[in-house]
Amino acid sequence: MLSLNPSFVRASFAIGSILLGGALLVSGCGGGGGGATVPTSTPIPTFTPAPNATATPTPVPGTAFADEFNAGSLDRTKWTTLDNSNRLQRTQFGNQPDFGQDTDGTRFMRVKIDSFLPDDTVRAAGILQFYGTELAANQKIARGTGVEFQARMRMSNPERGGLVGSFFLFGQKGNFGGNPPLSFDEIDHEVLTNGVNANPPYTWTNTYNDFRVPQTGVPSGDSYTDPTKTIGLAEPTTTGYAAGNWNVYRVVWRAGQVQWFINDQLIRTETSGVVPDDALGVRFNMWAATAPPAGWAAAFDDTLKPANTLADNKTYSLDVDWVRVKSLSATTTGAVRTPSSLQVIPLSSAEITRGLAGADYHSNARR
Ligand SMILES: [Ca+2]
Ligand SMILES: [Ca+2]
Repeated sequence: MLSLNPSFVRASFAIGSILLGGALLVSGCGGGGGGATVPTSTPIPTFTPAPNATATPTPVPGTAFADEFNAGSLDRTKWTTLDNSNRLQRTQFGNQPDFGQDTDGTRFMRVKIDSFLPDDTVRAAGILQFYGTELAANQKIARGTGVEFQARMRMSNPERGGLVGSFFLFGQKGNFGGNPPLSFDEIDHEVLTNGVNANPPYTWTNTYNDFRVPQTGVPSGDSYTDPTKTIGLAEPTTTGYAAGNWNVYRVVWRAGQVQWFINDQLIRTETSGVVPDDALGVRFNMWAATAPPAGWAAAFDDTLKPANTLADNKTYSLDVDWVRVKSLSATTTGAVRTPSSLQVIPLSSAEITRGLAGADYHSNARR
């Protein structure tokens, strides 16, 4: 999801998507929500704040990273949240997750976007309009012979167009404006509420390898139009999929291949040069896109309006029941390597911002 100016990426890949994915993106590009019939979601049960947990989950063999989100608060030894110096299109980050419990006992993390942006000065400027959340795991994992990432998630308001809830994997090399220059490796599962309400419905998958963001000035056009660096596709949703229900989103990452699954149904296999080869860490976020042409047409909905007062605030969320990351053996799907073979790499502080902060970026993004 996460290029600095995704409109260039998306626009470029719209053509490829149509070729590769039939007419899917044609409906997805409308960006206006749409009135297609979609599976009915089970209403989210009464939300109650989660009490502090006492039990510690038993680690599964081969687990490289996991969080059951049962503790009632964010484990800061595992996660860092982006602060309000970070932004993506019309979303300012800095919001913090809540924790809840369903009536059936399911405890989860609630990754929020608020329609009221609390900073008076920023809100008055009108460019940033929503207050979103992004959190990053404090460690990355080298691919080795393979890694499986999965998360169980639901959207609180799938009927509300214009929202993007993402479970993605991200790693960064270099520095903004430096040598070597900043580049990303990334794999995304993105739930666009525009997409799940389109006909036919879709979710978005994306993958990047050594994606170079523009180092100076306006987008320089290198990676944004380079299909050897990234390919984003609107993928048809799986049988029985409803974004407001709990669904398991999975990525299987091996040398030269990425596969995306929803509820154990394979939705995409990518074997081109866009498959990452650098270490990746887990991230979640919730954000809203800017209008095209500066923003991302597929994700934007003009009827999603910011609130002018706190009293009018609306909160939308991506709920996450758990995330589990497992190391895979070279040959057998589902088998695990010994823990001693895991390569775990701490996240640098510069990497946390994902290139979404900094004076140069801010000035560019205000175009
Ligand atoms: Ca790479
Ligand atoms: Ca849980």
